[in-house]
Amino acid sequence: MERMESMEPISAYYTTAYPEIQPDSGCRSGEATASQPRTPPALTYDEELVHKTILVGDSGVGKTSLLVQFDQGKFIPGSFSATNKVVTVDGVNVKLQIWDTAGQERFRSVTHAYYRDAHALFLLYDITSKSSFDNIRAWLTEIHEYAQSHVVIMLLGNKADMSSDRAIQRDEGERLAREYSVPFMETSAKTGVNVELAFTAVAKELKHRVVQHTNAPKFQIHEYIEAQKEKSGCCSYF
Ligand SMILES: Nc1nc2c(ncn2[C@@H]2O[C@H](COP(=O)(O)OP(=O)(O)O)[C@@H](O)[C@H]2O)c(=O)[nH]1
Ligand SMILES: [Mg+2]
Repeated sequence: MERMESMEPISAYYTTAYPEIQPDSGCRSGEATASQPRTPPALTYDEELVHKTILVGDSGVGKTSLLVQFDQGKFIPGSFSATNKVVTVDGVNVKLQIWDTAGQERFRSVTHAYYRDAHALFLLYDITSKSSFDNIRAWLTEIHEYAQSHVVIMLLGNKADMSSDRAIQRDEGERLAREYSVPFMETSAKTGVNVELAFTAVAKELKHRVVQHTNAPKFQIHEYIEAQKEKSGCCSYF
């Protein structure tokens, strides 16, 4: 708890507005009236739920850039702290409260309370930095120690646009992800490749974990990612 001060700059930038990714689809909170009932979602999902999502990984891997790219569709170097986003999946709005971890990029520096109430975690390494990849195991050990057991984890190999400086092959990332049974993809905060897909896939997984239908087939995040990657042809140049 003594490290809580280091989180304050993050909450200082916290916004309460929920910019929508797909404003024309799904239901919007607060719009329902007696004469204009909301279209019931296909599955019963409480759209007021807010899923705390955090970005972790070594300093310089691109956490802040990834968050800015997802939030604003732009690559802006600089600082950024937290944002709220609504991701529309399967006709329902899933609210993500996404936190950056500026200044907490060494092991044991992220407060345990911060992990504990996270619903989703993006763990990033930089494909041009072997040390950031080697540190992923230590990050995963820490996450498994302090995060909730059902936290959604996604491993991201960022800076995929820097193929000439690549130090970690894609199959190395895939192998590590398989070993820890976490979904994986390569992203570029610079070009935007796979950034939206990463957040959408996690939002879908979060939604499916809340709405458990006994007869419905379980959502398979790995299969979803693979199908979407193929569709967009996004990764052929990796
Ligand atoms: N080429 C390239 N550079 C990136 C990418 N993501 C981040 N960077 C650069 O890497 C450096 C560190 O990024 P930053 O977002 O501050 O990393 P953080 O410390 O993890 O938050 C900055 O110079 C960014 O411009 C990316 O996907 N591609
Ligand atoms: Mg940062």
